Amino acid sequence: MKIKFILPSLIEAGNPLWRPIKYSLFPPLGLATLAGFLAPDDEAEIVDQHVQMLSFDDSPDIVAIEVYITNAYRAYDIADRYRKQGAFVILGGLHVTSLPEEAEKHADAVFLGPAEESFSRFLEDFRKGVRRKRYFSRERTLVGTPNIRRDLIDRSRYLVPNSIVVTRGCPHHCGFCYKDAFFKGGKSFYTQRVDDALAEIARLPGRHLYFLDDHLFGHRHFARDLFRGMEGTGRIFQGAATVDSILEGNLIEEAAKAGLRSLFVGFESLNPESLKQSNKQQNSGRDYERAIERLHDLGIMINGSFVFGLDGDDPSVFQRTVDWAVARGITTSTFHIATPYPGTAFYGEIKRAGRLTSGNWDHFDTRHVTFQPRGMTVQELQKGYDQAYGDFYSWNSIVRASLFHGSAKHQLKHFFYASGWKKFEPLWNLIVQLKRLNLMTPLLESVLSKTTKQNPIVQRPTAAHSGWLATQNRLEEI
Ligand code: B12
Repeated sequence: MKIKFILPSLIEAGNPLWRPIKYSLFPPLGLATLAGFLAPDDEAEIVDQHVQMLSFDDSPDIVAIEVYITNAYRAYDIADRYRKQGAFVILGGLHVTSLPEEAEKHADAVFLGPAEESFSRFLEDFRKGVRRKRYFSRERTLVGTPNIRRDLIDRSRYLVPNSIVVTRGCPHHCGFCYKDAFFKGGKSFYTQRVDDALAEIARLPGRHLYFLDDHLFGHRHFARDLFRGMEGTGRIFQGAATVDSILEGNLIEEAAKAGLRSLFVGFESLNPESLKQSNKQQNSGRDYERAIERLHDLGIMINGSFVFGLDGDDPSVFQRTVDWAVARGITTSTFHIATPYPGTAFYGEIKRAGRLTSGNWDHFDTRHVTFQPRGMTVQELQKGYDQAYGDFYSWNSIVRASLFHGSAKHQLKHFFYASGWKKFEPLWNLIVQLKRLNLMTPLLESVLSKTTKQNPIVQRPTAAHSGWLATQNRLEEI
């Protein structure tokens, strides 16, 4: 049996609007996970449109497409085309789970929720000739799942090929997050076995890892054992965690010893009213300053995530947030315009109040305003968001934020990361483009491989998730 897995991109590689640095970050781990369930004699291919051109010049038996909100229209077009060509098309992922009726029009079968168990059930059905329209994830566990098929991923196409997810979901229930909608009807937070996670880490080459887990510290015992298992292995890594988990006990020290060098922290809002509206209990009343100081003292860089446009926000929120982040020495910041994803509590609230202003999923990318904010106009929100990025990444702010927090080494790293992220984006983009087109001269290759220790590619994630410039290995040596 021949199966083609596709991750459609919002903008296709080759389009002038395609942002190399953003779209070449991480390989499609979800699809590679599913491919692990195939039989040894099945033929599988993963095409990630973020980094590859998609050709329709083939005739797979099954086409499996991952649908996020922002790639939904493109996913549906691809699905329609392959169905016309006679393939059995299945759609799954976050957006399909939120809006199965919409997705169903373009698919032979849709999958709701995480698919480790339902996909293997589907394969069994398919081989027996049984056809069902919907699969819902019944059992939620990562125990006993096959190895993720990293062999189907062309590592050279990615800036951060060593991305890894060792948990699913999160223990919290923030109103704007995709999580509760996606994991509805079952467990919404579970982990791999520590031994399995360590074995997967051991299979990854190089030194640097990027954990994409929503909350790496979410299960404290799991996280502690994972960090203890990683200690002494020489790995350095990035991950995400909440303010309360940084403050509690000594998990953060354990993580630092294991190699944690930068952390994505969802501060989201400085406004208690907005935190309350978002059910962000893990932040409410927490001492942000103490969490930040703790990270500085351990030499861990901070990527702060902030959401603008929640009901407690007025036009002063942008400047206040930027000033606060600069004064506290936040290394990089990721700003989002509050976005009501279908299926979330936030979406329900906005829809019921008649405040939704857009139904164009392309715009649900946290960079466009898609609803009527309460404390400001749509224009103020859009402009304030753009301004916040400009202000936070001005040279003045970068220098001020770098100084006086943590050791001299920490300050130096901060300066390089923050400036490297925004100030040199055109250069990184050029490098990715040259790499993609195989035009990178041997000279440039050799310069880059000197700046990164193990991996000849400069590794760097996105502003949308965490804005790190990972000339990290090099910086580690300073
Ligand atoms: C890595 C990542 C990216 C990477 C690349 C995506 C990739 N290569 O997979 C990059 C940097 C490109 C990216 C970009 C963006 N991202 Co992003 N990203 C993520 C992140 C952090 C991890 C994804 C992941 O690997 N998950 C782990 C794997 C194992 O799970 P999975 O992919 O969901 O797959 C499982 C199931 O969904 C299911 N499944 C998935 N597909 C299919 C298909 C079939 C046929 C079947 C049967 C099952 C199935 O099976 C898998 C195993 O259970 C998620 C957050 C998250 N935790 O999911 C955000 C997330 C998906 N991103 C999000 C957003 C908003 C964006 C951007 C719009 C950001 C921006 N402002 O530009 C862009 C647009 C990308 C696009 N294509 O449209 C949102 C999506 C919201 C939504 N409702 O769709 C998320 C949830 C972040 C968030 N907290 O809001 N992203």
